[in-house]
Amino acid sequence: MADLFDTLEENSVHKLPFDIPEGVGFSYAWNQELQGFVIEIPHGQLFYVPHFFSKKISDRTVEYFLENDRYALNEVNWKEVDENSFKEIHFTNILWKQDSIRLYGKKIPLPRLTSWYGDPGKAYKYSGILSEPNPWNKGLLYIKEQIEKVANTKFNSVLLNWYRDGEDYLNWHTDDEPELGKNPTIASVNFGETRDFQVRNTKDHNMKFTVPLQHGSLLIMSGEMQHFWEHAVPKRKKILKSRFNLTFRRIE
Ligand SMILES: O=C(O)CCC(=O)C(=O)O
Repeated sequence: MADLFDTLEENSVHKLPFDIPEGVGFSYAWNQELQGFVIEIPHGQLFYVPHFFSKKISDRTVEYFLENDRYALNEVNWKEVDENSFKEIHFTNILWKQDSIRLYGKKIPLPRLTSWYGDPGKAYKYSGILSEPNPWNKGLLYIKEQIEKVANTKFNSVLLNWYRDGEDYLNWHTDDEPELGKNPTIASVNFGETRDFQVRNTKDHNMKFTVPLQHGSLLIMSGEMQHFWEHAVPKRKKILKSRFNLTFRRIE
């Protein structure tokens, strides 16, 4: 029978592989059944599974995302493919896009590639861009179904981010768009290079921590988190290869 001391023992065996601030409202516990860490922070909760997908599935997923009619996967430096050549590539499984934002009348390409999939009609606005979803494919549905088993949520859309190398990044933001509902559950899965996912308190920027999101990992954000904490993926210049992040969401 499980009791308080079992939990303590589990925690000493399963130490969280990154630091979270110490103090009131911060704690974590290992969930043996789901093989992940439940992390409590003030006004938010995270669930982190370091090895959610096996290496075999994760390696195959990277290939699946990149399969195309032009370039052999290991021979191309994606950063050297200019915007016009990129448009000519037919990716077999994912419709990657180079989106841009307009700033003071100038067109600025986003520092990553993106793609949006979901149920029909679940249009979503990110970085000021309104995007109609592409219809689900088999690979994304497989990932979604695996995640739904632990997230207790039925997701109806996913945003894919492709960070071609460590120069690609994502600025500080919260996922608090009204169409996500009041306290959204957002499940993030990661394939390819490990990148730092930084989290900081919206009011006190010194209250922060970093989750290194590795190949095959899952991070679920829930509770009031999107109102009190923002997140970012900063540049990491030494990283030369791609990382893919998928955030599954539920558009109301
Ligand atoms: O790449 C990541 O880990 C974060 C993605 C994210 O925050 C977003 O797409 O809103």
